[in-house]
Amino acid sequence: MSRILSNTDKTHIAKWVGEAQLISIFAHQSPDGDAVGSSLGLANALISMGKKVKVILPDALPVFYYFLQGAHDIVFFHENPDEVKNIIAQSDLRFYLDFNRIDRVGHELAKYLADYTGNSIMIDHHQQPDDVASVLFSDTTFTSTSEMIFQLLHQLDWMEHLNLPAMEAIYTGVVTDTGSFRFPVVTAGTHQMVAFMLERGLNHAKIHQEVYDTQNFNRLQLTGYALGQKLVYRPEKKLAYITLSQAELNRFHHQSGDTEGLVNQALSIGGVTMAVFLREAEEPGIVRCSFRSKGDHDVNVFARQNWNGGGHKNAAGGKFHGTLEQAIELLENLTA
Ligand SMILES: [Mn+2]
Repeated sequence: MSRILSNTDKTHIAKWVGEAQLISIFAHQSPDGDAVGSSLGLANALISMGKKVKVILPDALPVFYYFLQGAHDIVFFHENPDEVKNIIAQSDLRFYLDFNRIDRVGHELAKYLADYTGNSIMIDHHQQPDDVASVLFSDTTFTSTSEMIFQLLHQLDWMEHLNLPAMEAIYTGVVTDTGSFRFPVVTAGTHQMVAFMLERGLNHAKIHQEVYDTQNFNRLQLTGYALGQKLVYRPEKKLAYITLSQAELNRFHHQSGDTEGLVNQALSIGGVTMAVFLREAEEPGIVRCSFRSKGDHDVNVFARQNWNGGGHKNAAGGKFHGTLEQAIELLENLTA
């Protein structure tokens, strides 16, 4: 784990990027602001270098990220698996961003990636990354993978390619992964990076407005329902959780990203040290799980040991195989 790329890694990256005819960039399933921000931040910089780039995401992007340049050119595996297979076959360099295990892109897509023998670069700030890439740039002390993309450009002397679209994408990833700069992982270096981008013309207020002030009516109604009817508070366990079934999500015409941030609302109750959000997936028999915690309460370990997931100490995700009711039962038992 290091915040600085070794000279060997830098030489490799510069050579591979220089020679590549087609570079593909992958991020994780249910892409969040950092997945899309790091992908488009890197993509826009590489395009500025004259490179041909394809960003591939496993599934849909929340609508409020479509203001970012390049978002409309993203190829989604769940919509165009054949096109993705072609891109994988043609690309001679890959970036894996904001995930630490290949199966975080989903099992189907992971199979295609596993067969690949060319060069790959993994950039990620989650704990315990798998050894699957030719170069691994991994450090959990970074706020976000987006901040690591800024570092990559800086350390490789590519700052002239940090154009406005790249800065907007990177800033989006940093803002969303830090709860707007309030998590403990934020450092003076994070703010220095932002200061640098502001001096170069970044409009931070525009980004906050795009990401946080463009909610649709259904999403607001869903949030109201989730907090008003579905928030369970267990003060004796210092636990709060929210569960939503597919039927409930459909009632509010749920779109990707609509439930983002709900788990943080549950965590905001004074005294609560762990908040959980359980959402029935579209695929039957799967429940998607989000965990957030305060202080020393480690949800990375909790998610790894019990929920087929992982992440960071204070923010993790997982995937439960079974019904929503069984997931709730497991949660109650594990915290008993
Ligand atoms: Mn991230």
